[in-house]
Amino acid sequence: MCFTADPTADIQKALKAVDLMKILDGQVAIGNKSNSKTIGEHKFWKTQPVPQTLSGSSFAMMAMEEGPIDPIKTVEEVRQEPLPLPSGFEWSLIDIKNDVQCEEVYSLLSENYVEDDDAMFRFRYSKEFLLWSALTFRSLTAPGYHPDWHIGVRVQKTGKLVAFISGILVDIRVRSKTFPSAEINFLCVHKKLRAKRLTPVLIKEVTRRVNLRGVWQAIYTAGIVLPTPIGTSRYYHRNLNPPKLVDIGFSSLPRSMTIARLVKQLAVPTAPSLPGFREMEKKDVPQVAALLRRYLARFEITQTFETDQEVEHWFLSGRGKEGGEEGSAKWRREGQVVWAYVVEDPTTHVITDMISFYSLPSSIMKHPTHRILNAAYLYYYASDSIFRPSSGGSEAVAESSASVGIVEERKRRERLGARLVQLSGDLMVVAKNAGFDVLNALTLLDNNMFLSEQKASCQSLPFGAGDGFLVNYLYNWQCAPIDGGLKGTSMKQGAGIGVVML
Ligand code: MYA
Repeated sequence: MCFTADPTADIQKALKAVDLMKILDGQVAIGNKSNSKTIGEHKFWKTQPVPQTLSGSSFAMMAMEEGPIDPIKTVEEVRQEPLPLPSGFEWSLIDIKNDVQCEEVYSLLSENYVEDDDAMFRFRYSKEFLLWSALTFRSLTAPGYHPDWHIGVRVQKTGKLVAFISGILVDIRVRSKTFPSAEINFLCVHKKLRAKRLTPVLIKEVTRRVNLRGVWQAIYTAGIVLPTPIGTSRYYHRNLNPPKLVDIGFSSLPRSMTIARLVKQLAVPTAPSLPGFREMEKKDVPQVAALLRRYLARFEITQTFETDQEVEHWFLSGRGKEGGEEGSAKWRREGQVVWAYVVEDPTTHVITDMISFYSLPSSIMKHPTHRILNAAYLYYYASDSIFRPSSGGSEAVAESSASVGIVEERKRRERLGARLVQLSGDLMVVAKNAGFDVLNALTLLDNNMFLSEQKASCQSLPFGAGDGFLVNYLYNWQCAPIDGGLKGTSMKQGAGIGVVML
């Protein structure tokens, strides 16, 4: 997870070191734990409806028909009984709203979930986060969530929870097609039960339960390469607490640099700078929802946020306990997992921009005093600066370069880039004031337009390229590769991936 000062050089190095087609083919992972299996060696994944190879030219991929891989089925054709488990284990549906069960999942994940390659940090999702991310407010039946998509495995004798996988319902658009999809997350097998092929059973069981609800596609991410990625993004990090990050080995102190100088270079202003920048409120939901949908329509894959209720859920329901907003509590409420801000035009009161992050701490495993790395992760954002005509530009409301012309499109992109530098700079201020040690972001959405540009706006160092990558996958959806922004920040171009997974 450590980062370096020159992101562009770093990416060039990473991309030179591996053949990009091999990454897309699922043969090589960069940055993360490498997975040297060829597709044929994936005993489980070679049997699943995922694209099995990208062999042949990428032009062939571009020309192919995108859609389901499996023949269309009906719910009646889905197996009715749960899959058999090895003896001594039993299935257990988890009600994440139940405090005891939520605590069990929290403990399993805290001790056994994703670690970095050097086993220095392990994700530590909070109970509030698990609850927030389990409810989707997009449902085929009643609003809420499908408790039967939160699946645990227990030891029969003791009842101990030893494995977990979960899904929530989201609507995903890939290019011109939108479909309901399960977003699969929190796959975890207790360390003592690893390499026993429990994972394929968990995945088949969640697939069965998702299918029983008439949903046939899924979206998921992993730090490893499996058959077959649709696109890969790289992690960037903005150090907000240099002494701690250096001390715990998250970042290194460049030679000929002192901590005092690093602190000065990475200093963040104490207050946001954009006029009208404020925390998002319930009254903003309709405007934010409309802006977000319009902004995300520009990407090749995204979550569609069909209803305002979903927008309210994802950006407001995780804001923690209300009240007590004095001092530092002004920036962080008890139990807060998501921070969402808007820019309200002081004259027209129109919401012109929104930006958000979520809190995902990691346990620090090998340090004598520091226990928790407080990390903020950039979430969704949107800005109307890409839609407003530049002076002299057409008044027509246009969404794409095809309809606005190349020069006008370039001007709008430049304006968007400049705006995103300011917006993300202000978000950095919020994250710092809320006590976060680091703000993390991937190279998806339009992030490449601002990740390396902070210096100009707030006189401090930009984000640095990390050594972690996140690989995106679709289940039962044939699809040409989508740009995850790996070409780097120097081109200042947005990516094709516009979905942010938790
Ligand atoms: S990503 C987070 C994953 N979790 C962690 O990394 C936590 C720490 N690690 C663990 O708990 C274990 O190491 C896990 C593997 C559970 C990851 N995604 O049981 P095994 C394949 C998919 O012996 P273990 C997230 O949550 C592996 O290639 N497959 O392995 C999204 C091999 O298959 P094959 C994976 O090490 C999850 C098989 O499992 C992953 O004991 C999305 C070996 O099984 C992985 N991250 O346990 C899941 N890791 O032989 C897919 C290993 O073929 C959802 N494997 O290579 C698909 C859509 C389902 C719904 C469809 C609805 C329509």
